[in-house]
Amino acid sequence: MLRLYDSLPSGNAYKVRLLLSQLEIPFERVDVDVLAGAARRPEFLAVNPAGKVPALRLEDGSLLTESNAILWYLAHGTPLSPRSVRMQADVLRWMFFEQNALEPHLAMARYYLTLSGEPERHRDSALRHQKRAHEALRVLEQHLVTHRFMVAGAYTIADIALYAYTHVADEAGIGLNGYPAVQRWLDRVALEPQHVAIGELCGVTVRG
Ligand SMILES: N[C@@H](CCC(=O)N[C@@H](CS)C(=O)NCC(=O)O)C(=O)O
Repeated sequence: MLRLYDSLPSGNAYKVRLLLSQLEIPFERVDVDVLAGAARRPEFLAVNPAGKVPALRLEDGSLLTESNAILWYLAHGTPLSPRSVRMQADVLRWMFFEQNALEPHLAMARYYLTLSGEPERHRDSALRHQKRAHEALRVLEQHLVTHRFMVAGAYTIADIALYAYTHVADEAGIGLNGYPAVQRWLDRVALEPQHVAIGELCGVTVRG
């Protein structure tokens, strides 16, 4: 069975839980308490030397890391990954955009303002990341004004990748009132079958 090294507050790990749930793939999950530093301990570094979740142990014993690579692998051949190479390239485009322009800023502002428990201490850094996150959100808004989903009018792993941190923008101190098309898209994504919430447990939790 697939084994996911997971963390409930992590948006990157959430992408994988959401997709596994939507594809109805059974999996074991090992909880890695990233906020307590567990991802940097020798036990976990022996699993993933990069010290990051998500990491997915495949049936053949190999390990796959990087949330969007995991989405790509799991969705291959399913309706959540388009068949045409041109559209696949668009899926990749948005997944790279997510990792380059959106996630680094939304995730860090969220960490500083909500997860760290010390928002005052990190206020300046959070502000810098919020500014960059707004730039990425403006790009999303512009796209979603004329598109129901990110690629080809259908729900794909590009939507999952971008949804993970965008839907918790409030935890990064960012309101989405200025982004009505993004808000409508978030609602559409949440209505997809077998959707699970970010903090919702799924899979069978086992000890690492
Ligand atoms: N690019 C990676 C980022 C993974 C990542 O940053 N994971 C964070 C949680 S969201 C983590 O494990 N942090 C633990 C640490 O740095 O100690 C991906 O998309 O999977």
